[in-house]
Amino acid sequence: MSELDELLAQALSAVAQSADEQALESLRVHYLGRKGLFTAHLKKLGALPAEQRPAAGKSVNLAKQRLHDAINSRREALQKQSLEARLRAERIDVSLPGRRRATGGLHPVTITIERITAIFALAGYEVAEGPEIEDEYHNFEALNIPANHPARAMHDTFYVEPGTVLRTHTSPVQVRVMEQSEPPFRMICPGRVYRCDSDLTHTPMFHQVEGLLVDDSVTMAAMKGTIVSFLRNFFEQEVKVRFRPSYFPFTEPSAEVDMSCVSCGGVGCRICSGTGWLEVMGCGMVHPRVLEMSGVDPGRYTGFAFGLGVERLAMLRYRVGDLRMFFANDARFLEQFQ
Ligand code: 2NL
Repeated sequence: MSELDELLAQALSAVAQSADEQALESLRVHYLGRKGLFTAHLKKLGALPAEQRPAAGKSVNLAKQRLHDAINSRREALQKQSLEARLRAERIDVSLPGRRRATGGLHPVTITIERITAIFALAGYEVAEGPEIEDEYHNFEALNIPANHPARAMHDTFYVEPGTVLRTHTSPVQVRVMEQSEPPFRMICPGRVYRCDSDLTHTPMFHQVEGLLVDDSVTMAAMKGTIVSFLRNFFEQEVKVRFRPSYFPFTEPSAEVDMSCVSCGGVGCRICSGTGWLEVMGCGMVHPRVLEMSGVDPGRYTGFAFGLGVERLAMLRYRVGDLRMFFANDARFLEQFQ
């Protein structure tokens, strides 16, 4: 019996000192398994006199039961310990802010086109779009720019194949609308245009917005009023505007539009080269030959048209000093327009 007590004491002490569930399981097999020490002990009972066997068997079973209980409670304690350690290690602070997902935004050129078309939409203009690859007829002939006319060279045209060009302005879109429908017309044509020209202030592709209004009795005064209102609305300032005589083959008379400098208010600064004025667009009364070629009766209808460079207007409105910023796709620049 003292041998049994000793075995139990040794087993209980080993259980109490077991470091993890695996070690504990090995102990269980070692002591209580089919080939374990207590089983071996039970087998020895056969050697005892018959009258001693029940009491001895009872003692062995009692010892096994105590060890069994000790193992179970040790297992629970170890499980609790390892769960707590895991919870401590894998703790998540749900009050931390989430990782921000970067949001996209519109390109400043797109924002500017939308701003321009929204202003003209208030005056009843509809947006019209057309192909970037054009035939020479719609890009030049129909706009009163005949072959060998210096204006063709002036446009620095990219030829796709003989007779086919990358449009040098969005005017051909307006020509196509005039060909396909009847006056009155009030349209605004934004889009990419291409010129074989590249330096600090010119890119081979840039964006243009052209406007066209054709109706009964359209006057130059109406054109001036429209352009002045547009510029004051676009820049949100009471800018001064002047119209300087100029020349375009597709308008007569033609004018360059100058606006008081948004940077110095007209005093003179680096932005306006000290003049106080900024060139912002070109305009004119649609040449009667242009109307006629597109099937509009110049005896009945008159119209005005204008054209502007989107990047230039965006640079002035957002005070961007370098045209190349619009094409570099630097997120640090683009993010500022969200
Ligand atoms: C400029 C000048 C201009 C037009 C564009 C136009 C279109 C048709 C008929 C007549 Cl269909 N004219 N467009 C007229 C005057 C000036 O643009 O400096 N653009 C950047």
